[in-house]
Amino acid sequence: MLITRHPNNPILTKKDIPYTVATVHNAGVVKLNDTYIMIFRSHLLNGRSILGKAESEDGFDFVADKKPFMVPATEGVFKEYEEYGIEDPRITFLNGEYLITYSAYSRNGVRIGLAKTTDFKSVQRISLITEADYRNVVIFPEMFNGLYARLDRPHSEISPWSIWISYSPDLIHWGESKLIMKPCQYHWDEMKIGPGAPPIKTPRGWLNIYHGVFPTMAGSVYRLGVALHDIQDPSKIIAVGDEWILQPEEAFEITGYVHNVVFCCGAVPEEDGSIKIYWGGADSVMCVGIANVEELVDNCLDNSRPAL
Ligand code: BMA
Repeated sequence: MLITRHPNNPILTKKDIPYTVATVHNAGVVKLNDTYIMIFRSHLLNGRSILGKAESEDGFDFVADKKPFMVPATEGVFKEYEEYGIEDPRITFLNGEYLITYSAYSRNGVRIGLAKTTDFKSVQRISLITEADYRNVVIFPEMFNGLYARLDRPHSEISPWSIWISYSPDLIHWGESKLIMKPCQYHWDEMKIGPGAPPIKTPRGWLNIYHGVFPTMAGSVYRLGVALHDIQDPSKIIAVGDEWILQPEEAFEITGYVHNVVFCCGAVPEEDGSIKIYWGGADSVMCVGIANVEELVDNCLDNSRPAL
């Protein structure tokens, strides 16, 4: 078992939220000084999503703010593209700021918004950084040759949904896009893959905790896996763990708003070599587990499947 589930899972549910929501899931989590900040997604009772915030001293016991953190924009270009809700936040700390990417849904499709904050008290929208049909954008916490880098997952009918990399000089204009990792046929991640938590720096490479989807007669199953990217050139994938590291097993991961889902948007590495991995269970509740970073890296290298 690479991930040990916390005994208090689910650690945050709709009952813990002071305003009315149907779900609490798919949260980005970071540490600000010594406090864990969780930005989570909640469905409202109209089926559209907003983002809430919760804080914790230990990374397990979270208290939610009285009010939502971000709701769909009411003015400007963001209003047009967030009409149907905002979802699945990921947070990266870079150059003194917390960058938050999120899916923006509207009648025009789904694209990715970028916002930033330094204190999680106020938040500023920066730009919409993709066109329609992108999800799962994670920004690396370092720059490469003066460029920001991100992993993302465009929609595709021809090639299966795969992980791409893109670069930017200013976080607004992105390019040099390249496909770097594909689903593996008749495998747990054969239908779709997508980046999960923003990549974690380790001595042997960038650890990418990603999700993979397998179609069954009873619907899709979402699981988590790991891949390792080269430290200097993150477009090079060194290894992809052949086996999943987490699958829906608890009752609240198997049954919920969407059955059979574990979906990760954030993980917090600790100084002792452990890592707290956060995931949404069945699109309904928030869960956490502990793993060891080096063991996850070993898992990639010891039994690797091809990236492409
Ligand atoms: C994906 C996203 C996630 C969700 C998952 C399972 O496509 O919409 O937000 O957790 O499906 O429903």
